[in-house]
Amino acid sequence: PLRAVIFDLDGVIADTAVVHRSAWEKLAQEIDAPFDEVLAERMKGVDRRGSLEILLERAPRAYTEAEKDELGERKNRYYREQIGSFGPGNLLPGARHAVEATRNAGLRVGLASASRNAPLLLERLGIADLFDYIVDASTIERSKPDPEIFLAAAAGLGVAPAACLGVEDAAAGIASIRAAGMVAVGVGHREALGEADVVLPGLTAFRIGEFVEDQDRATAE
Ligand code: G16
Ligand code: MG
Repeated sequence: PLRAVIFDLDGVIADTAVVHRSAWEKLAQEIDAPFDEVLAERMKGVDRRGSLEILLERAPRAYTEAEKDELGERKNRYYREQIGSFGPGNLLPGARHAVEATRNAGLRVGLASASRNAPLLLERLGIADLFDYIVDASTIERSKPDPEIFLAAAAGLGVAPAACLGVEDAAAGIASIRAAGMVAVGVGHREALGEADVVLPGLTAFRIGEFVEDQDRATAE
């Protein structure tokens, strides 16, 4: 049976995917690197350094490690300037309800965000206390699409991966969930989330009861 739901943060619970994107776009303009939809979609859910490497693939020149550190810090400054004014109004529609409904159904709730800004963001959104376990992104060695972060969340919750469901807005995140052996629920557009078991337009369409029943049926078969 289903025992836990592990949520991604940016683009699933918090309306920050657009903020990460615009911070990267600003940096791209400053270093004359091309930036488009395909690139933006590939960067989603990938950690800061990994995202930077994707951006630099088509940059006009090569960068040293020290320069890359500075570029990553600069992007983070742009990002933090934007989220400085965030509050509960920046939760995505249905997010708080989906998390609370999961708790009320007796399931454990985890958070698997690659973002080092996740603790700050959870405080600002006023939902930090709704999670039973929050992965510390700084302890993760391999970025999504590697399964490490979702497996760490399951371990922290004390639940077997096969009894977990993961929720993601990025292709890299869906791949991470599937590689961890969990049911993958995508939030957004099917085109960007091809590997997901289920795609919802947003968390307002999240019905925990349906997922519990589906899992019960799959286990009985
Ligand atoms: C998020 C975003 C990514 C971002 C990454 C690292 O992951 O989706 O765009 O690059 O975190 O964030 P930071 O630079 O704040 O450490 P997630 O897993 O919450 O979607
Ligand atoms: Mg995300």
